[in-house]
Amino acid sequence: MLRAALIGLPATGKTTLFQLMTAVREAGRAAQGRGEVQVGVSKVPDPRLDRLTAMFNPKKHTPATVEFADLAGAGGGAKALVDVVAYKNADALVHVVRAFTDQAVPHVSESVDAARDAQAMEDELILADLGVVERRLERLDKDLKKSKSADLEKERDLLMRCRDALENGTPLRALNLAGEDLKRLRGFQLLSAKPLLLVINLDEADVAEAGGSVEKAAARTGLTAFLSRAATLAVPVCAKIELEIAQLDPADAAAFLSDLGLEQSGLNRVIRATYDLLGYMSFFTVGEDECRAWSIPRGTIAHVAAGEIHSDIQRGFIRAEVVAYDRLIARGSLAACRDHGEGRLEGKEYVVADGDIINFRHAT
Ligand SMILES: Nc1nc2c(ncn2[C@@H]2O[C@H](COP(=O)(O)OP(=O)(O)OP(=O)(O)O)[C@@H](O)[C@H]2O)c(=O)[nH]1
Ligand SMILES: [Mg+2]
Repeated sequence: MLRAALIGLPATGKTTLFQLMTAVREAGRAAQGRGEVQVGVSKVPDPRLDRLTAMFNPKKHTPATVEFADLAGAGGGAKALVDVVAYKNADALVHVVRAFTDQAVPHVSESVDAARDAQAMEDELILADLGVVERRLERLDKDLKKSKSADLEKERDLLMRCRDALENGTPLRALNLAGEDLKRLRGFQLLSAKPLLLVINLDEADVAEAGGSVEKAAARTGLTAFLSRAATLAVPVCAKIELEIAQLDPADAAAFLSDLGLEQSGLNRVIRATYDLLGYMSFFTVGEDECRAWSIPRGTIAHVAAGEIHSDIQRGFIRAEVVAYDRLIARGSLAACRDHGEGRLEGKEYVVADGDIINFRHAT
């Protein structure tokens, strides 16, 4: 399961968004105290699954999911933040930054400045990581004095690169580390290496004016420079409007959104962006019993994708019968796709494409 942690200063709208995204709303159970965590699961909106469901009319349909953890505001400093995020083992950080001006909601810094707060959080993440990296480097130096090890030397080189970046105020996610490097760092839970989604919580008027455009929302809140340099995604929302939308029936909600010039609710955009940010995509299984979206990282091969469904299917893997989503929609049925030679038989090493409809043939 993909896990994202909601972080930010106190009273930026984290819990409001969390409750709306996950429908976890137990009175008094919201994360409030320092270090308290509340966890919930969100369905990843995907219009393709809706169309497949309409086509196959299955008994049930199952979307991909993302788990969100709601953390209490990080006014307590970097240490509190590290403890909580490391505890949750989050794959991504979702920083809810306040850009709404409401006088009734006090701001810890007494003024609303989204760019300042975004940078302050970035600094906290960087500082926390620098501490971890320096401690590890000291230990490594000691160990390397005792005995030479090519592996430890590689680790030291990597950590020195990380330290240089951090000392220059560069978050580790901007280094675009991959493969072996990424594996080496995994155990350290370095916060600035985690993908970051900035949720800009705007005033109602500003969200209407931005109409879902990140560029406009960033310009309005002074975040343009921050977003261009920090290898970060952003989504503008207004948590207050989302609360109102959640109380409408679906038809009214759609009309309300289109009046604001928005195609999708802010909640759906946050969930979707978290999924995309992590480099995940979906393949589908279809049938009369169930239509289902399965989450895999981009670049996953069919053999591994099969294991996502069941280890037996992976073990007994024979072939993957694959139809591209667009072809299925164009032809209207799997049979029609096969008649036109658009049903492919792929082997274990086939790299699954986003939206593939797959039937795994396997020995039992
Ligand atoms: N005007 C306005 N108020 C909002 C908005 N989002 C949240 N609030 C209000 O801000 C207050 C704090 O919201 P929460 O969602 O509890 O904030 P939080 O980030 O979880 O706060 P902590 O858990 O203390 O860190 C509540 O009174 C919300 O109703 C918004 O978009 N506009
Ligand atoms: Mg909260």
